Amino acid sequence: MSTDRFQAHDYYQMDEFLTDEQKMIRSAARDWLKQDVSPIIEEYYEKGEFPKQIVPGLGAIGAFGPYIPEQYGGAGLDQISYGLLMQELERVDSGVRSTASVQSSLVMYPIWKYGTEEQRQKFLPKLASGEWLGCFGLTEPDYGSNPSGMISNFTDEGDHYLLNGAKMWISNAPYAEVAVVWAKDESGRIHGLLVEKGMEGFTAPEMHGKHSLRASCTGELIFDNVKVPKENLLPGKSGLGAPLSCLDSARYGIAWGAIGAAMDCYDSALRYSKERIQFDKPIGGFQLTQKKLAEMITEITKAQLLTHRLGILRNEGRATTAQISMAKRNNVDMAIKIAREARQIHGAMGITSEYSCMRHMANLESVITYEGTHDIHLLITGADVTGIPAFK
Ligand code: TGC
Ligand code: FAD
Repeated sequence: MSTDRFQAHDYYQMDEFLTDEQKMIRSAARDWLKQDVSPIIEEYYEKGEFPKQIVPGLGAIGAFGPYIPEQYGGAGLDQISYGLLMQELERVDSGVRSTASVQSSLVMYPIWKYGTEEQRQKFLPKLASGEWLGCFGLTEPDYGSNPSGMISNFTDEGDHYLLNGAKMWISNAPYAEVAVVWAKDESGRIHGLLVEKGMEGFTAPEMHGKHSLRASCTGELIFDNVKVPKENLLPGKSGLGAPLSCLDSARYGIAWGAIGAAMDCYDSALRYSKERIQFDKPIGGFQLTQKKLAEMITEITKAQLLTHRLGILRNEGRATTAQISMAKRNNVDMAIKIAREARQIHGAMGITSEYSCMRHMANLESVITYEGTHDIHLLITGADVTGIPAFK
């Protein structure tokens, strides 16, 4: 077990932009993570197992539905607090942030925004506390970047819907009490359905063999003539725009989270560079190491500024899908490059579980792919600035 020696770096005094409440939320999360999660994360990563025992703690620090109103069990926080929480979680492990992202933005958000009052009352408090986990099924074996082509479908059988199809690469699927599933009706229109554990014909097997995000559980969702009660349809929004609007919220959280992973890699590399002696001096004294460190802190600082501004726009309800997409793409790309450079600074030690940079690096290979791949996000910016979508 390695000791968590993390110290946050705030090169441009960004903390001056934060309220006392935001700093308190961040500090409570950091303390809990250092005490309860950092000491076990490497072991679970190596085992390829989700540390399910941390779920109530995630609920207690407000990581499940930070911006969902308190009347539904959420923390009723602003978007910057939500971002800071995601940053702290991913500083420890992208898989931990993933669990909170999915629960908050992909499960609680659509139930809150598009659900009935009965659905909100039934699901949100249990999801907020961590008593229940949820998952979000959009991706299918043959439809990843292009979810509009999905095959999963349901028919109206009078007193219920009959759901068929399959989803793949679904975070938390095997542990989820409820799955927000996107499927087409008889006319081909996409709707969200709340599929509950135990419904006949519904299974959620775990997927194995991942070299990335190993402390997060990923599974399939299989629907074989599942009878879904009519009251489990999300009535508030239909069409592809419904799941895509949830992705806005989750991608925003990832933009913050990736900074956390980068900060951890930089902090570890900086410390190591001062402690490791070669050729009779700390390796941090060599110009090539300083170039790496200087570029890292520059890129982290730029990402912090970009993301804080995005948080303000989110708080004002003005952030666009394209702005969020740019931050997700930029920050994950920044973090993965920093993780690779940090690993090099650690020399051979960098490939071991003694240090977190190789784990972050492998995790970020998932993060750069899910919630829209890096290239899909380039195309989102391209479409935004030219007005010409180049997806097809
Ligand atoms: P397009 O024609 O652009 O849009 C279809 C309809 O949706 C509307 N729309 C939105 N509405 C609300 N909010 C948004 N953000 C919206 N974006 C689009 C749009 O106006 C349109 O409405 P209408 O009325 O005209 O029909 O759709 P497209 O089929 O061309 O696709 C565009 C594209 C490629 C950008 C989109 O499909 C996309 O983003 N693909 C990437 C797929 C993706 O990100 N999947 C993520 C799966 S979930 C996941 O990965 C979770 S990982 C979780 C974790 O562990 O953290
Ligand atoms: P593809 O769409 O097959 O893309 C393959 C390559 O082709 C990529 O490089 C892509 O950029 C490129 N490409 C595709 N289309 C274009 C184009 N038009 N122009 C240029 N290049 C293109 N999904 C969920 O619904 N829920 C989840 O909880 C979830 N969790 C996940 C957890 C993990 C660990 C991972 C790895 C994935 C998860 N996903 C989830 C799925 C994720 O959203 C998809 O993997 C992602 O959207 C990409 O789809 P794909 O893997 O099918 O790749």
